[in-house]
Amino acid sequence: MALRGLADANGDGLQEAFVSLSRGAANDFMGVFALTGSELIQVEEAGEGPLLIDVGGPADFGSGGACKDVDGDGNPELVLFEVHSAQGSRHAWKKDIYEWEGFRVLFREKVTGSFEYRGRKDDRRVGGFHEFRCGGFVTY
Ligand SMILES: [Ca+2]
Ligand SMILES: [Ca+2]
Repeated sequence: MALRGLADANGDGLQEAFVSLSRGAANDFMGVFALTGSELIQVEEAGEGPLLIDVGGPADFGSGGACKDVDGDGNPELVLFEVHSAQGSRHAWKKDIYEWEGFRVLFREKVTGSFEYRGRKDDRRVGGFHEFRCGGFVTY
């Protein structure tokens, strides 16, 4: 296990720890841990068990995410991206948007789309699909 970054992902004023739980050839699977009092709590996805954030991938597709207030209501959401090649140079992407409820995330909606891929700079179209950004930290 290695600490990848600290950030207040759920907006409660305390930082959560993003920890690499398993590292593949090109991907990093992170768990999220919150410290409350002296208790360390692993963030879960409601109904699914511990939340695992997949970050990275080969050059032309991959996964990532961000902590972001998607709907502008002042509360942060967790957004997880995934991009894969669809047909020819066409890439398909999806964003899963989760709401926070204490130390759990609840799936809210999936947004999908596609774009013509012309190289890694196109990462920006979906918010950087090889990276995870939260508060002040970015991990690849
Ligand atoms: Ca927090
Ligand atoms: Ca929000």
